[in-house]
Amino acid sequence: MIKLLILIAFLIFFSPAMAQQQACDPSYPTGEKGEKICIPPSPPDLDCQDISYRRFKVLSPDPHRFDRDKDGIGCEQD
Ligand SMILES: [Ca+2]
Repeated sequence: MIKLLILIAFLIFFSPAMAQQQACDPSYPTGEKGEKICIPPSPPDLDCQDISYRRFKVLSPDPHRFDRDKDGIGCEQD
C-alpha cells in the first residue's frame, strides 16, 4: 500500500515535467533528413526566425504557418 502511494506521488510530481517535454506540435514531426524534431504548439505563434529548423516536414493544420506556400515543407528560406 505504501509503495502504491509512493508511486502515485511520484507520478503526480513528474507528470507536469514530462508533459512539458512532450509538448511538440504534431504538425511538425520530422526534419529535413527525417530526424525527429520538436516545435512547441501555438500559442505563442512562432516564426521561422524563432526556430532553428529549416526545410522540415509540415502537416495540416500548420498552426504556426511555417509552410505558407503549402507544399508540405516549412521554412525553406529565412
Ligand atoms: Ca513551403
